[in-house]
Amino acid sequence: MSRETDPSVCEVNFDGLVGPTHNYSGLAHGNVASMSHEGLVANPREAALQGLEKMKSLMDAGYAQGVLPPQQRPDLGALRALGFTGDDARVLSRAAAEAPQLLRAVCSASTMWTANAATVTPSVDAADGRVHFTPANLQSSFHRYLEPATTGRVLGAMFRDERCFAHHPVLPATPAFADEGAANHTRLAGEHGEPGVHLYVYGRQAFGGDGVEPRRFPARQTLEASQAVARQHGLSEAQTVFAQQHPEAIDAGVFHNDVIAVGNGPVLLYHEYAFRDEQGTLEALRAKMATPLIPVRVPVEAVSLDDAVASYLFNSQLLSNPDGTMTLVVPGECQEREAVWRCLQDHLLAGNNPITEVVVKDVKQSMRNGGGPACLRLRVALSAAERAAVSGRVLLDDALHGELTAWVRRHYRDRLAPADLSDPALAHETLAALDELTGILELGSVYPFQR
Ligand code: SUG
Repeated sequence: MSRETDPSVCEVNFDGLVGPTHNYSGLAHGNVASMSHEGLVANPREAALQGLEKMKSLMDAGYAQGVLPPQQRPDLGALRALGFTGDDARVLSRAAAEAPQLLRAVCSASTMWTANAATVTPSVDAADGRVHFTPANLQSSFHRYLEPATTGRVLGAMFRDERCFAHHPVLPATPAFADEGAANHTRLAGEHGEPGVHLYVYGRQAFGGDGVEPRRFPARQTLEASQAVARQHGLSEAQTVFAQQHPEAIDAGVFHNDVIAVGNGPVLLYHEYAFRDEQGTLEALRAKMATPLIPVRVPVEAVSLDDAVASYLFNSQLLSNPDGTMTLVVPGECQEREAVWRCLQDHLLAGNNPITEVVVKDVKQSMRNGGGPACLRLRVALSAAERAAVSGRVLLDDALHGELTAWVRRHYRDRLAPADLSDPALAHETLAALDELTGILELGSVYPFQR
C-alpha cells in the first residue's frame, strides 16, 4: 500500500462527556481506584465540568477536540430484561431491595471512558481508504457490557458518511473475545498522515498459549479479540504487532495497557513492566515501522508499579505539536507522588526525547473510578475532508463548549451516593437532560428512550 502522506491529517480527541449518574459503586474488579472508592459521594456536576475544562483547554491550545455523549442510565431496559417488572419506580425499588449490585451496574456513567468505546484504524492504514471502527464488547463487566449497542449507534450517527467511514460489528461477547477497545491499542507512525504500525496489547490468550497469566486480577483483553479487530479492519501482518501485557502489572492494578504505556507518532512511553517481552515487542515494532521508533522507558526503580497505578502517570495524553515536540497531559495525582513528579522532571522532560511540556489536569472525579486523562478520550486521526464529513455538532468550539457547560449546570446534581440511585427522579432528570443533549449535538435519536 503506497499512498501519499496527507498533511491535513490530525488526531482528534473525542472525550466522553460525563453522564448525570456518575457515582462510586466499586464495580470494577482489578481497578484499584474503583475498588477503594466504593460508596463515596460523587459530584456528577463537578465531574462533567472537569471533563469539559480539559476539553476546552486542549482546544484553546490548538488541539482538535471532539465530544462523545453519555448513555441512557439508569438502563431500565437492562433491569427489565433481568425480570424486574412494573413502572419505572417499581423496577428501581425492587432492584434496590433485591439486587443492589445490578442497580449500581445499570446506573454507571462508565461511558465517559471513551478509550474503551472502540478501536479505530485511520484511513491511511486501511486498504479501502476509509476510517474503520469496531465498538468494544466490554464483556468483562456487566456495567460496561451495557455500552456497545448505544456506542455503535452514536459512532454510526457521527461517522455516517459511508464514503469515509466503515463500521464493524462488536465482537462476540464471550470471554474468548474479550475486547476493551483503544485502551489496548496504540498506533505508531511518523506524522499522523503517514502509514502506521498497530500495537495491540492483550492480557491473555483464549485458545492455547502457555498459561502465563495474571493470578489476582482478570485480564480484560484477549489476543483473539485483538486479532479479530485487526482482521475486520483489513490490517496485514506487516502493519500489526501483538504483545502480551506483563501479568505482574495486571495483578498490581494495571487493567488496561493505557495504565502503563502511551504512544503517539514515533514515541512509545512505557514502564519497564508494560510488556511481558519488552525487547521482543520493541524489536517487532522496529522491524515494521517505516520511521525510527523512539522508546521512552521508565524503569521500576524510578517509578514502582504502585506509584504508576496510584498516579496514572502513563494514563496521560501524549499530544503532537506542529514543531515536532510533544506535550504530556498528566492527571493532578502525578504531583502528589514525589517519585512520579521527579521522574517527569528529571527523566522525561530533561531526557533526550520529544516531550518538552507537561500539563497537569484535574480530573479527580473520574480518577477515583480509575479513569485518567487518556481514558477519557478516543483518538480518531482524520484528514480535513474526513473532519468535514463528520455528522452532528460534535467537534468542539467555544459556542458548543458554552452550551454544554450551561447544560451541565442546568441538569446535573452536585452529590450522588449509591443510595440515591433508586430515586425515580434521577431517572427522569437524566432522560430530560439527554433528550436536550441530542438536540445540542444534532445527533438524532440515538438513545433507546427516543426510539
Ligand atoms: O472499566 N471504571 C472503569 C475505568 C476505565 C478506565 N479506562 C481506561 N483505562 N482506558 C473500568 O474499570 C468503575 C465504575 C464504578 O466502580 O462505579 C469503572 O467502571
